[in-house]
Amino acid sequence: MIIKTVEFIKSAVKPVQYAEHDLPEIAFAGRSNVGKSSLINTLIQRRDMVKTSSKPGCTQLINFFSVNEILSFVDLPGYGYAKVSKKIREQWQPMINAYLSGRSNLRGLVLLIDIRRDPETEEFDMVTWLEEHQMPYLVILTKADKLSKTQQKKRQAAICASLKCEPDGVILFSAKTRQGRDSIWEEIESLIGGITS
Ligand SMILES: Nc1nc2c(ncn2[C@@H]2O[C@H](COP(=O)(O)OP(=O)(O)OP(=O)(O)O)[C@@H](O)[C@H]2O)c(=O)[nH]1
Ligand SMILES: [Mg+2]
Repeated sequence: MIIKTVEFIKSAVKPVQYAEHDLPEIAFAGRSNVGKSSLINTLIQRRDMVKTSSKPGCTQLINFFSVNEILSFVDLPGYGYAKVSKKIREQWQPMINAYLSGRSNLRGLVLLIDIRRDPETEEFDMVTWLEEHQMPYLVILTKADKLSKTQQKKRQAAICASLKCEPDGVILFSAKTRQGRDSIWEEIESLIGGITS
């Protein structure tokens, strides 16, 4: 995808606040600090369109962006970070659930997992929910630059086995080297029905 325009549309907590458009949407979900906002910045080739931080819990609202005026990216708050206050954590899960289950123009979900971590309950629950709801999804292993190519392949095979997906069913990605960026765009283009301009 050649990026021509990217616009931040708005932040939302509840459905009445969601962006009012019928653009096909792709949402990004995963643990706090896994690299969701960094992946979006890499895909749209903007260094800091989306705020990122080394401190988990950076993205606290549902943020809508439009890309080339033909699709929308949705950056979700991360789950599973214990140090965020209990009150905030209790607000996030219903916020994410409401978005995933109620958004009619959602075309697919990008689930991010740190390449160095094994999938846990949150990831298994997410995959089960996606399959039950027949929601197309991609699994991306982030921060691949932290490992050698050999270790990357080993972790890819182990995570695929754990999620019971095809050996190459997950994409290796690094926001630092941009490894995997083009493959992720190809998958997103196919999720939104091949519209590229
Ligand atoms: N080495 C390396 N660091 C990364 C990569 N992606 C993200 N990071 C770093 O990881 C930290 C978290 O990145 P974010 O993109 O803010 O993560 P997030 O998933 O949006 O986090 P929350 O908004 O808190 O849920 C930042 O310090 C990033 O610079 C990567 O591919 N490689
Ligand atoms: Mg974020």
